[in-house]
Amino acid sequence: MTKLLLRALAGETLPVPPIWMMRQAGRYLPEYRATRAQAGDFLSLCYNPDLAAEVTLQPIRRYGFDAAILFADILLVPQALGADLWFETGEGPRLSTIRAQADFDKLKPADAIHEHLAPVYETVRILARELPQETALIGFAGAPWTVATYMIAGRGTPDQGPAHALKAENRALFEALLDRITEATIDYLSMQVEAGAEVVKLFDSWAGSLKGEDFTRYTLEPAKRIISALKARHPGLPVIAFPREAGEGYIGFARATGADCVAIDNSVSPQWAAEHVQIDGCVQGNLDPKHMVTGGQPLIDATRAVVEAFRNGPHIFNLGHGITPDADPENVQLMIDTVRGA
Ligand code: 1CP
Repeated sequence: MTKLLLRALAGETLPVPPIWMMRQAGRYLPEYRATRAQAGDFLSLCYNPDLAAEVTLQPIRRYGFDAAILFADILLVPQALGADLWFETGEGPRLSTIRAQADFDKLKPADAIHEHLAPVYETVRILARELPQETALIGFAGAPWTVATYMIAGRGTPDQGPAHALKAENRALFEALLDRITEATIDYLSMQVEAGAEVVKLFDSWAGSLKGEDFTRYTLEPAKRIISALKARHPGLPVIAFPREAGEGYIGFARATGADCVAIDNSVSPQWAAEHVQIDGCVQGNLDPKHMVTGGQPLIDATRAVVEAFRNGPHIFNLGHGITPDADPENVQLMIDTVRGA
C-alpha cells in the first residue's frame, strides 16, 4: 500500500492525516544531543552520512512518524557555492557576505556544488535503504530568497534588512545571486531525488518579509522555476512549498507554482487555511510549536482543532514551524496520540 504521506500529496482525503514534524531531529531529543556530541559540531554532523542518517532515523524509531526529513541544513548550498560557513556556539550560523559584485564573482557556478554535497547524497542513499517501508523520505533545500538573506547578511537577521537593502541598491546583483541559488537548488534537489528522496520541500522561511510585487518575483517565481524544472526531470515528483508567513500570499500559491502541497505557518488559523488554501489541494500544518513546550489539555484541544479544520480535504499534520530545543519529548507523543485518535 502506498505510503500515507504520498497519498495525501496525491490529493487523497484520509481518515487520519499523515504526521511528521519540522526539526523532528533536533536538540529536544537526548539521543540527538548524544549523536551530535559524538560528531563534534553541527556541520560535522551534517557531513557525516552515517551519523546524519542516524539522527534522521531517531525520531522515526521513537515516534513512528509517517515521514523522515533528511538531516542537513539549507546553508550547505551557500557553502557548496564557495561561501565560508561556521556556527557560533549558542548564536547560530555565520557566513562570508555577498555585498558587492566582487563577492559574487568569487562564487562557483551552480553545477560545481556536487563534490562538496556528496556526503548529503550518501545520507539520502543510506536512508532510502534503512527507513521502514511505510515511512516517506523528504529531501529539502532553502528557497532562493531565504538562502540569499543569509548570504547577504552573513547571519540570521530579524528583518532581513541587509537583503532588502541590496535589493534596493543593486537589483542586478541581487537578482544574479537569486538566479545562482535557483540553479544550484534545482541541481541539488534533483540529486537528492536520484539518491532516493521521494518528496522534496522548499523552505522559504522569510517569504513573509516580501510584499506585493517582490513576493511574486522573489518567492513565487523562483519556486515555480524550481518546481517545473524538477518535475520535468522527475515526472510525478511531489513537492511541498513553505512560503512561511505569506498570509494572503498562500492563496493560489500551489496553483501558481505547481506545488502539490503548501505548508502553512501558525500565524493563520486552520479554518482560514482550510477555506482559502486547501481548496486547491493538500495543505501541511499548522499547530503552534509552543504546545510542544507547554503540553496538557491546551495541546490536545489545539491538535484536535487543526485535525478538525482540515478533515474534509488532503492534509499532512505538522507544526507551523520547527520544534524548539526546550520542547518536552512527551508532548510530541501526546500530539501524535491525539492526531491518531488513541
Ligand atoms: O545546534 C544544533 O544542533 C543546530 C540546530 C540546527 C538543526 C537541528 C540547525 C542550525 N539546522 C538544523 C537542521 C535543519 N535545518 C533541518 C533538518 C531536518 C529537520 O527538520 O529535522 C532543516 C530542514 C533545516 C532547515 C533550516 N535551516 C531552515 C529552514 C526552516 C526553518 O526553520 O525556518 C533555516 C532558516 C535554517 C538555518 C539555520 N540552521 C540552523 C539554525 C539555528 C538556523 C536558523 C538561523 C537564524 O535564522 O538565525
